[in-house]
Amino acid sequence: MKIKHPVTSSYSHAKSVRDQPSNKLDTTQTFPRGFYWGVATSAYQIEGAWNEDGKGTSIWDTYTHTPGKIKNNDTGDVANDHYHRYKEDVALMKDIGANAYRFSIAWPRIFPEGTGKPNPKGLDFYSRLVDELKGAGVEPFATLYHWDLPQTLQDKGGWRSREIPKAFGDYAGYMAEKLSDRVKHFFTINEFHTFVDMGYQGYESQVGGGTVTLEIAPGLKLPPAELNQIRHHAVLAHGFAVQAVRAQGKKNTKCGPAENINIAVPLIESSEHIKAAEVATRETNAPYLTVMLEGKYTEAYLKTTGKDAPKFTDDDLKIISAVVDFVGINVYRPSLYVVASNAPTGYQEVPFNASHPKMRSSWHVIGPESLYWAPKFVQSLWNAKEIYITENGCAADDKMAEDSKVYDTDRVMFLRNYLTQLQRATADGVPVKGYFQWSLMDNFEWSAGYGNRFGIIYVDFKTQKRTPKLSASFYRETIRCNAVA
Ligand code: PNW
Repeated sequence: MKIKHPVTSSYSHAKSVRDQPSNKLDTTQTFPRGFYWGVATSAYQIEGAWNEDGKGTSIWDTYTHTPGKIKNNDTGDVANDHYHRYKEDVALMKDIGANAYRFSIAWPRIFPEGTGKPNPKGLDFYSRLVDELKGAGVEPFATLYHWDLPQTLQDKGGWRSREIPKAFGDYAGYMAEKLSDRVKHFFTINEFHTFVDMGYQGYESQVGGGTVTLEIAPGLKLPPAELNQIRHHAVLAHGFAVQAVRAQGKKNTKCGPAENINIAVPLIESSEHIKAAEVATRETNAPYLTVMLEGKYTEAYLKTTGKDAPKFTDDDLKIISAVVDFVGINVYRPSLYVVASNAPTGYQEVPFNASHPKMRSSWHVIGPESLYWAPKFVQSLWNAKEIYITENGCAADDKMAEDSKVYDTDRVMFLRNYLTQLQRATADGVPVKGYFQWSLMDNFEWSAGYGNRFGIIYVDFKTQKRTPKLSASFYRETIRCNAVA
């Protein structure tokens, strides 16, 4: 059934949602029944225990231990000490009312050398975490790769090597075999676009008033042909992983990507501009989601890359496009604003104005409507049957006030506006099944170190004390109402 988008003021919205008995919620204003309200983190950003219990070294250990790479030379050696405090962190999720948690598994904890002999203590940590989550009524969603490649594999060429996709498939199958009695959802790779472009090229992003260049481990600057081949290996690895999870997981184990989709947002919501934005979304994701979900590289991509196009076989394309159960997308900002144009592409990119509002991160231009258009286009372009918002959130200048509370008013503003757009998508019938707030708590924000706080829970990194922020109260109320609070 198609649900009509409501035309109501936010006042009547808030009032009607609260005043309805819970079994009679107004479905034009609430999220779908059974919606997963989650929080998200990743292994390197929170676990710490970088060399405990037989864990192998990852490229992030190497990178952060290289002076000058990270702001303040911060490292993830201890991070949030989640490896030892996971029970407290699960209790915090439960307290917020989250019914889902997206975490990542550190590949070098499981296979310290990348391949070969598994490390039982590494597996045991995730097994205990999953048990704790199930006990708290929080559904576990596991990401298999959130950027912490075993260093031994980097030494063999990293993602330049065609051996990595196969090794990743083996590791993915192993995890599915060991955890799928309790974990029903696996994400293959987090943000193909980000980890390849920032890790192997240095990614330039236009943000209004200039561009920012972003770099992450291993911090290489490779020429276009090598970069395109790495992109190809990344999606190939995803395909191997989907096949392996299917083959080795228990029945009903679901699998899909978690991509930082390039989102083209129409500046004007009329059919010609919407069409232009849809075309732009397909083309700007050509080496990632588009090839995974269509099984071919677009003509425009092969033409523009020319002699630098990746080398691939028909079999590769079949593996890359292994059927997924859902599409996960991370949504932070519009990647580009577009209007329709007579150019051969059919669209024109419009630069962000210099005064376009931003959040704390250098790249974070604000555009709540991106959380409407991203899932909308994933459905219209690729007919996705299940969509997860695997990350959404923002960094802010959070300080603890004298009353020991954290008043992150801007994050509440950010979340209210973005979630309103997500509700609009679900009201249109877009099959969004869940939303994961990035992040459960402040953590190691890659090159920005601990300075960029993304959590709805404040962390004092000296004492490891966790303090829920105002946004945690906002999120709890949103979850309770299954509607924007
Ligand atoms: C994601 N951009 O990274 C990652 O998945 C998280 O690990 C990270 O902490 C979070 O978002 C916040 O940064 C991104 O330039 C990095 O648009 C860059 C961008 C988006 C997401």
